[in-house]
Amino acid sequence: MRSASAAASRENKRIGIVPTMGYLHEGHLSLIEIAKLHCDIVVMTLFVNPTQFSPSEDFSVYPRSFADDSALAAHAGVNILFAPEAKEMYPADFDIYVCSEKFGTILEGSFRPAHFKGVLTIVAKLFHIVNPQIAVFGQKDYQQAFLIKKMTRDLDFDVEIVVVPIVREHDGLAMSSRNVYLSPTERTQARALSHSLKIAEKLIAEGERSATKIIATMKEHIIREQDARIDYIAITEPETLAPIEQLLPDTMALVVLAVHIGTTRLIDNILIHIKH
Ligand code: PAJ
Repeated sequence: MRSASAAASRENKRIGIVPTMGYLHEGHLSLIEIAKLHCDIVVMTLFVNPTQFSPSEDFSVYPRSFADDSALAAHAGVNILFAPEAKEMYPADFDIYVCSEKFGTILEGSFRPAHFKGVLTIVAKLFHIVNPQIAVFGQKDYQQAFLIKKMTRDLDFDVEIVVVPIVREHDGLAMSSRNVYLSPTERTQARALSHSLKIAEKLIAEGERSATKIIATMKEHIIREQDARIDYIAITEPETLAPIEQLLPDTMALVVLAVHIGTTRLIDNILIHIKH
């Protein structure tokens, strides 16, 4: 990977990286489309990163389909698929990590304490190996993209981070490799996540400005589903992730949530412009 990247740099080619854990869906493919607009060589990385899963999470059962993924990636225009082995990325004496002191411990981080340490470490490693000029991430994992932008700024990585909108199924469910875990009845119940974000959007459009009231209405909507269990629903400033109490005119709000449907944990979010 290093020599391919060095060869591309010698030819003055711009390298774009699209990090993934595979089991590709249209959300991942949209990142490739955007990457192609920004660079000459698209490197997709495919690595189910063990350090971002806690022992109680789904690392061992995380869906994997290398043959389908490599065909999809090639068809979408990926030039290099980098799919290392865990033991290459994490030798036995691996000891140095990248972690966020503050922003990695709120929202997702308060429910998945070591998660972002694993994410930032693997992304830093992939950036060093691939040496890209740009890197493309999805808004689906808003806090992840936020932290990666912060990492590039705080640790002086010379990489431009591009964030791509969420790709959804026809009924609104955000595409995710984890959706495959849902049984048919859970799949129906999972619509409550994106529906509740739409409810927030509608309440705001109708003039509601109290975050507490918006969150309460969203909660009511979600807990109607018998297999739903909410980890958090929050309304925050998109630039700081600080909670907002009262929505102010001409600002942006991030409405973000994590909900278990049965044993599957799903996340979703929406950015809303507060008009007046
Ligand atoms: P993974 O969940 O495979 O997601 C890879 C990239 O695809 C992420 O940037 C994610 O935000 C984006 N993505 C996922 N679903 C999407 C959707 N419905 N619409 C748009 N983009 C979507 O996120 C990871 O892997 C890992 O944490 C990783 C960054 C690769 C580090 O291991």
